[in-house]
Amino acid sequence: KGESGLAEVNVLRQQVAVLEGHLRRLQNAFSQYKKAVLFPDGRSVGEKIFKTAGSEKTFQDAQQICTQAGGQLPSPRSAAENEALTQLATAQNKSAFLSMTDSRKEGTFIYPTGEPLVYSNWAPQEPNNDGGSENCVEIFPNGKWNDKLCGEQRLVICEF
Ligand code: 289
Ligand code: CA
Repeated sequence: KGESGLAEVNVLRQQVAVLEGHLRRLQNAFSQYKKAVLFPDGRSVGEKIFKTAGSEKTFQDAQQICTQAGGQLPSPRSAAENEALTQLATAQNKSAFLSMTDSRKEGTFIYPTGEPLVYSNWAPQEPNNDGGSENCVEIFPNGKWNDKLCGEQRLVICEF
């Protein structure tokens, strides 16, 4: 058993070495793909990726574009995520739609999941429901939020 046990260990060592080679090549390829995907209109923050198509659409159309791409409209849940979106809006010099709405209950903004906000960055005096029907949220290039008509056209950024 002594000698054959040693042979088995050596076979396993060899298999681990092969797998380590596969893993290293996959890690290098993944790092290369991340750089390519994020250049120039994407940002990675934690486990999220935000990317803009550069076009401006109504909330409904923007929502459809993001869903069809396998993502969703952005739900910034921290200052770091809001900063990543701010960088994209600044680079395009355009305000972008976020995912949240208060269509179900005026004044209570919720994520598409129905959960109430865990983070916000409203501009002073906002949300003000100006004109009585501002149920969507835009993020300005300075990172501040404003409630806005969903029918306006705003920059499409998707979250993946
Ligand atoms: O239609 C009103 C909006 O364009 C915005 O006008 C002013 O900037 C503020 O009253 C905003 O709250 C409002 O969304
Ligand atoms: Ca407003």
